[in-house]
Amino acid sequence: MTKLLSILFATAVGLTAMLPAHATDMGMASTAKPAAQMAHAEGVIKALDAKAGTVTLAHGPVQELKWPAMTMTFKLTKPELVKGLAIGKKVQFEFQSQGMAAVITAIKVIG
Ligand SMILES: [Cu+2]
Repeated sequence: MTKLLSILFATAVGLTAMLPAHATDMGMASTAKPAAQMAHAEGVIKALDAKAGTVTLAHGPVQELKWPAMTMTFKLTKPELVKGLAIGKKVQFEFQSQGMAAVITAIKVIG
C-alpha cells in the first residue's frame, strides 16, 4: 500500500511538473494569428505621434470586439492618416484588431 501511494504521488508530481511545459505549447499554438477583425468606434484624441504613426484615443465601447471604453494607442496603417488630426478632436475611426494590437485603417474628425 505504501508503495502504491508513493507511485501515485510520483505520478501526480510528474503530471504537475509537465503542466507548465504543456501550457507553453498551448501558448505557442495560439500565436498562429487569428484573422484580423474589423471594428468601428468613436473617440477623442489624447496624443499623436506623427513620426511613429500612432494615435492615442479615449474610445467608447467597441461592440464588434466586446471592448469596454478605454484609452489606448493605435497604429495608423498610413502615416498620412495623421493629417487633420489634433489632440482634443473627436473622431470616428475604423480599425483592425489582432488581440489587443489595433491598426487604424480610416479615421475622420467629427468634432
Ligand atoms: Cu481600446
